[in-house]
Amino acid sequence: MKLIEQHCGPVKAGTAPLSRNEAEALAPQVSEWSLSEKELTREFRFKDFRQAIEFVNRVASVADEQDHHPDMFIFYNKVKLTLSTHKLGGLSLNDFILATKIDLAADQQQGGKAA
Ligand code: H2B
Repeated sequence: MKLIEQHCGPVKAGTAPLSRNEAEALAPQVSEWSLSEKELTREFRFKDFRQAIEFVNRVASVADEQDHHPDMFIFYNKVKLTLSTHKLGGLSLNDFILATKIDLAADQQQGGKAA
């Protein structure tokens, strides 16, 4: 089942984060994101500050709907997001699912043109 079709699920404390191999197997579905040992990172660039804030609010809605939240950094018209599962101190499937939904939100805002 594609990541975009899934919903973030509850994470039990003590669960092991994804292994490198597990993370790399999922990475092609979030190819715009940089994968490190503990997080996914992507930077989005917008026309101006207002568009960047609109995106931040879209992401906030998606995150609350999924009950899984990114760390967000705003630099005028750029928004940098990092995804990791705080409860595990590393990556879980939720991070990859959320990344696909954030990409969709960016595309919707940009009118179908990827950010
Ligand atoms: N977001 C992220 N990135 N990691 C978490 O462990 C996490 C979350 N836990 N959003 C969720 C909220 C948890 O605190 C609530 C109670 O479900």
